[in-house]
Amino acid sequence: MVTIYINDKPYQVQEGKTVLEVAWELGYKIPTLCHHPELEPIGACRICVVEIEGARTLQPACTTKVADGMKIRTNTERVESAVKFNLSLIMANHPHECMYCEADGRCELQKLVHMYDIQPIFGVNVAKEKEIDVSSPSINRDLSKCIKCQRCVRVCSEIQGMNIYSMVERGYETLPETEFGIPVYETNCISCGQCAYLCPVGAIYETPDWKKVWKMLNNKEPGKVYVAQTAPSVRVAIGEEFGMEPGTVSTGKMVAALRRLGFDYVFDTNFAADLTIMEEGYELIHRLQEGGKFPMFTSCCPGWVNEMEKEWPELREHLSTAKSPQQMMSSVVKTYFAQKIGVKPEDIVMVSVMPCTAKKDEITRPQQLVDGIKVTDYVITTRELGKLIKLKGIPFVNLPEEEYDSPLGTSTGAAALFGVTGGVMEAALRTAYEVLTGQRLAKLVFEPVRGLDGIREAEIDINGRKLKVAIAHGMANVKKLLKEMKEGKRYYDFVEIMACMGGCIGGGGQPKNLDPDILKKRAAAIYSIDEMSVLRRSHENPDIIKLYEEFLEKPNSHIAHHLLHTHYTD
Ligand code: HC0
Ligand code: SF4
Repeated sequence: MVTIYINDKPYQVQEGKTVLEVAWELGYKIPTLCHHPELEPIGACRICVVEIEGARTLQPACTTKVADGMKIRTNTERVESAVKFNLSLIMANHPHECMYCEADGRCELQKLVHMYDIQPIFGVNVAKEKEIDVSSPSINRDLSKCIKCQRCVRVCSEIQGMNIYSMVERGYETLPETEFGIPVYETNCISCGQCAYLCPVGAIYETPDWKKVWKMLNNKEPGKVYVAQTAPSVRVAIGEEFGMEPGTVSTGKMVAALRRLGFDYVFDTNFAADLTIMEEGYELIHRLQEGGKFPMFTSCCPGWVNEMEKEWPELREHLSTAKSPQQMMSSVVKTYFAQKIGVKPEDIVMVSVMPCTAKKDEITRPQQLVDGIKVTDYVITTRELGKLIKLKGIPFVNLPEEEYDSPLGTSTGAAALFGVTGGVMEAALRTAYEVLTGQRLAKLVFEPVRGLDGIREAEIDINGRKLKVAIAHGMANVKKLLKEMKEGKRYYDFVEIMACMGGCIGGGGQPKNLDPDILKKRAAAIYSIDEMSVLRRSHENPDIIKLYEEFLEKPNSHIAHHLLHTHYTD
């Protein structure tokens, strides 16, 4: 520990940390635009400057390490005028069109400009209009709004290991571009949307499908049935859009809000997560008993599926053929549920609320059609749902807790776990263990598969067979794991892959949040849902059992394969 002084107050802080890290921990609101807790600091924006006694110039807090006896000042006139000057320079090269911008209300630049009362310098604005890249179903890029913070470049290389962007040109012309400036969808981009998640402004954002959903709900057609489903990790993050504490579970309020937006039915993707466990779990059991490709990989993350098809085609046969819960839910809604309420599949409009931008891409895959029908019509992100709720003037925080509709609204604690890295594995192990051994697990929590380490592994004894499993999240970790498996340095039977750090709780469509502990808080909320659930094993979900009895026959049956499984391309 070292002693530092911030604005004359002494503090004992941990050596090796940066001034910004400790200041934020102590509650000093030092502003920044380029820094993000997930990334290595680069000191590019110069918005976080502080005075340090003995230093001739102001120092960026994000790259300056604390030292014993260091005297730091965050609130002097010199600091304030430097911040204002640096913000003015950014604003001189930034279009002033907040009212049309997708980031409006959550833009970090907009907030600072208001806070520091920045006025245009001499009325000068040299921002150049640029063509918006709308090539991807997942993200749009409007580089005229780029503030050169490089967060997109860094998250894509440091965390995702994808290296889709690099900074090109110099000075005011510098921009994060794809190789040869080609549209992003023509690169190896996997649509995870981490660049949009970390973008502090409106330069990269999810494809705004909220506009279509808004228009549709305000012009509902007679005879059509409007159905929504909500992914496991949306309920632990949506509250942040309304100023609620990170880690608040808002399931009931979210369901209530969707009804008030105009949906006729609100179903739970968690129900389909239980269904996925039945299909994927039985596929694993089948491969173990009858032989099949090992290691088996999970298939529910479309970012990972994209990566596999583009970079690891030799693993095609190793992925489970189970569709993601999103797609299983929509397939069941447009068949089983359509029959139950006596409507044609094409008269159902299915909207998914997902933490994920890659889910927007997933629904465009031709292999996902069922009898020629697109089962999910629109995907909106958690942020987009927040926007719709605000637009409709729904008082989210004060809403009552409402229940999902039946019969596709019941789910188990195992399904809730899907939203966090390791969760699919834990849910699958609960079912595989109990089905294969015929015994009930005394302890349901598999500690080794929990946590936020990038790569985790565990060994589980099932009837004397040692099942070796691994989990990886964040594509850079995934690539490392796959490379070492390819080199024969690691061997597993079953591997869970999630493209985003933390799994879907850290998905590209989640509320933007600079809290360094945000993933831990959202994960804790997910685990609390499991702990509070009466049912915690997917194979004990009574509505899943009924669905098989009434419609799907048994896991991996012919009809289950037709509706709930897919294939991959080279
Ligand atoms: Fe996920 Fe999912 S858990 S991918 O991460 O499997 O998006 O939350 O909805 O489909 O269930 C995302 C989250 C889902 C799916 C589920 C899976
Ligand atoms: Fe989407 Fe989740 Fe995969 Fe991220 S980890 S790409 S949010 S499915």
